[in-house]
Amino acid sequence: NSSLPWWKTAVGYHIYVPSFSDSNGDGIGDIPGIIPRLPYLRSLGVDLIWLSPFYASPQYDMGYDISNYKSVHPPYGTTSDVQRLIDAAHQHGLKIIFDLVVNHTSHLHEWFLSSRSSRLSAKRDWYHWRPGKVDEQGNRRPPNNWMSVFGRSAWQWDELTEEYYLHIYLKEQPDLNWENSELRKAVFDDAIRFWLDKGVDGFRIDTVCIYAKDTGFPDAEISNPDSEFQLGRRYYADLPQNFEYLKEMRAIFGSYEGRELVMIGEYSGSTTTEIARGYCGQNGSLDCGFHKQLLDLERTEVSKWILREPSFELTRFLEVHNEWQGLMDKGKEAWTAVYLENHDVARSVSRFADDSLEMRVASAKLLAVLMATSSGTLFIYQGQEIGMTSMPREWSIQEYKDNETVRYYEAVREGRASGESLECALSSIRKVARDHGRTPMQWDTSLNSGFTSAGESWMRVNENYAEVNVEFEEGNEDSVLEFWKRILRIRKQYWELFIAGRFELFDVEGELRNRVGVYWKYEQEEGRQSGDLKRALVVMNFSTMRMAIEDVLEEIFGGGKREIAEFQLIVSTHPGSD
Ligand code: TEU
Ligand code: CA
Repeated sequence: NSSLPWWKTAVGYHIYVPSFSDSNGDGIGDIPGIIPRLPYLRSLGVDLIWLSPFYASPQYDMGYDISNYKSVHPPYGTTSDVQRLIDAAHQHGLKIIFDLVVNHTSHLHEWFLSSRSSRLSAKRDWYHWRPGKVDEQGNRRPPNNWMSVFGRSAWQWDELTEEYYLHIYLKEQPDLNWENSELRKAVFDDAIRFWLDKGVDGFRIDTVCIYAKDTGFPDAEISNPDSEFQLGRRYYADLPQNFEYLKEMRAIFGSYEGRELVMIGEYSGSTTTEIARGYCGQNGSLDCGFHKQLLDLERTEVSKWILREPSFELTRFLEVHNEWQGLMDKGKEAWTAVYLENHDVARSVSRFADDSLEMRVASAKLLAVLMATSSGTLFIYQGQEIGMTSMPREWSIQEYKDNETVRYYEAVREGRASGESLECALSSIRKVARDHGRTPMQWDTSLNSGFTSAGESWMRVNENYAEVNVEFEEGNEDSVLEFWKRILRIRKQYWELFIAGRFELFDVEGELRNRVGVYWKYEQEEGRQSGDLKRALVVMNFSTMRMAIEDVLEEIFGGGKREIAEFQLIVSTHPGSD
């Protein structure tokens, strides 16, 4: 009942298809497995679901390497299964968006097979091909020094036509040449219109900052030339031409009269709030954006795997979160997604708080409060609502399936990564590998936690499913799940405060400092209608958390008429001395 568009007040739920729910006992999550879970998602308070890529793919990058936009990876089901899911979601009052992965295709896509077949192929120019160079010793060298996000050169030599092709990600993910207007039309038809025509309500747009490259391919300034793993620095992001391509893409969405479609871009690591205004501000083409700065919090400029010490600093967390919250200020608006987890990062209770037996539940609740009372479009990643944790530290490297992880580990083991020792690499993998967010959803206490009836699943189920699972937590008022349900109701009830409102995240000085994580201070804006709520003072620490934070919030906001000094919610992620 807010005056805001649906995608601003919606609570989004990110489903990672292979790990959500297996309906046919092959150990792999699938589309038909999602449909029976829709009532659960409704009961949680979700309005929108986002599906990770389920399209035809050889699965080198878990479906972010697409070989056919218009068909479904067979283990996940068929296009008619997807149609059934779209219809079922709408019947349950849920919006549904898909992942749009169009910076690159799989190397097995028919477009690339044609493009690489001959320099004279009609589709040669649909990808970036270059002859490369010869150095003083007469050795062949790539066209420039760009590095892949996943390590090593971003150029792959192709014997057949004796040229290099560009791949910002895996060599199995050749970059599309967006300068080619035929290619753009093919992308708009196959990857966008095909699914909009089936009723999908929009897309989460993968790597939205990098479609345009400087096709002169100049060398970049490389921070650590001998490291195979350059991250953080993007040589090619946010070029002016990129915004032109997104205008064209927006026009496709705009051609669907009467459909309230949403475009939510995934920004790359280096995107700043200033640049984000270009994407989502009043002249931008996107509605909302996922920033990466909290996801990349532990990273150094050198590499994802060379971590800051300490890897988690609360003040930095606050600065980053607060800066992006500032984009929801009146007049400076560039609407932003607010989220702590996805399929590319470890679990938030493990990264930002304390996932030990005694601290996990309270930690998950603290982080839920932070999220539910922040501005922006809120996304919950599957399992976050029940307090799922990263993979146990004692699990062996064999349990890690992500090629980003596996190829890094192999590079270190074979001495091809600059300087890292194998134990240092393992320590980083156990903290920040993307696999931590990909263990199967934990539904109940049956074998494999109800994720699959198969003997084993594609990824090992976390043994803590005995007490971390939907069935156990449903109806248990002290559980993380029931807490999320309540805090989401509060968020919606006070949407003006929490969504359209503006919380200043700030740190405190003085004696609270050692116990304090996060404060909210709500300034009463002139003429704001939300009750007479001025500023609520709720000073609480960890011990209070163990009781019932939502009762405190309910008491404060339930009245709605209380003259309240200042709303300072302390979210301490370290056991405060009671
Ligand atoms: O990720 C974009 C991206 O560059 C980072 O999230 C990166 O994948 C990660 O931080 C590496 O450590 C998107 C998808 O979310 C990711 O799963 C894909 O691998 C990537 O694009 C390529 O499609
Ligand atoms: Ca299955």
